[in-house]
Amino acid sequence: MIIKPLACRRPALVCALALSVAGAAWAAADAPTSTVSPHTKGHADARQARPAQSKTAASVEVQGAWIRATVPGQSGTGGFMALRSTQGPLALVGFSTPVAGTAELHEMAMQGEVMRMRPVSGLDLPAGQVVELKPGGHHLMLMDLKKPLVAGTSVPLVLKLKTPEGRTVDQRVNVPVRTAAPQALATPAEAHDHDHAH
Ligand SMILES: [Cu+2]
Repeated sequence: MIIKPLACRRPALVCALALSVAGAAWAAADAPTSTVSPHTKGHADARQARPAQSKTAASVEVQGAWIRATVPGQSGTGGFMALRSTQGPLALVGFSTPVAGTAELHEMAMQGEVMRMRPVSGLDLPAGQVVELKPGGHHLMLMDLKKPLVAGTSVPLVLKLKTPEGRTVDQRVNVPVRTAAPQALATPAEAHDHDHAH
């Protein structure tokens, strides 16, 4: 498979770095599983999402959120999370963060033999369904970073959500910076669907 982010309107390097595990994630995405991924509700994710959830009016549940740490000289990176709209259908229509000059919603998809990425205007969040933003798929693109993003720190984001009536709702999420996906996201084989703590 050729990974070639031609459609990204930023230099290819930016997107390529953000998606450096795209190959692995894509292989998982090819598996004949449903689009709802219960494994995103693993223990580690629940722990990480808690600070974000406590601040919101429960418009969407955020699980397993992470932003990929940058290496020196890197000006852009990706953000990933699983979202579940709890009260009704919503759409994610964008996000903002003080650490990036430009923040876009991106998608990746195979076009023939080539994986391309491009900005999208929105992502539907059907009521009760888990929608994953992940390497190799939809992701948050943070560009023109104002400082390096170091693993172990966290980044405040505001997710822009839209109701079917066209009302916009902001949801704040504090997203940890990591060098790799949380374990529960990285190992779908151990997927299970529960929230309780052991
Ligand atoms: Cu991108």
